[in-house]
Amino acid sequence: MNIELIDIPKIGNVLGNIGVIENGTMPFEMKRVYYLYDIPSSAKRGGHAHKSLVQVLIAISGSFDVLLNDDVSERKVTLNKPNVGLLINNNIWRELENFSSGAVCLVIASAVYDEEDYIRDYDDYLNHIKTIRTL
Ligand code: T46
Repeated sequence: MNIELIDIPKIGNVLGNIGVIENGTMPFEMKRVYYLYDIPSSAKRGGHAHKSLVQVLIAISGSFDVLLNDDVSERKVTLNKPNVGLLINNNIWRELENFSSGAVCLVIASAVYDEEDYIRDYDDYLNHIKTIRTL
């Protein structure tokens, strides 16, 4: 599956840590930053794939699970460290759940928001993935 855990550079000392993300830190050009917060523990976010968008998810506070599926394999990744990012390439179905109290999911994205890039129906996703595999 086309995902990867990446290290977020950390500057630390006895006074605490600084996580630094700047041009060149991500394996793509950063175009947008957004974050999910005040998420009820029962909430399930995501439930879609992106045709083109690539992004990195970071649990900058608390923890949550990311369920990933590319129609060939399934993975569950628990994010709980502010210095670890989950790179999710395009055409991967993702769901986010099991948010801890105070969890914040920071997302660094390769493009600005475009609803046309989303596939929000799972059957549509399966059809899409079959089509691109036969190209
Ligand atoms: C993803 C996960 C991790 C905007 O208008 N601009 C934005 O930049 C975003 C991210 C969302 N929106 C609107 C679109 C919807 O009307 O906010 C509403 C909620 O978005 P969505 O249902 O897509 O939220 P999540 O948490 O399910 O998904 C988001 C990202 O959309 C998605 O790319 O991978 O976070």
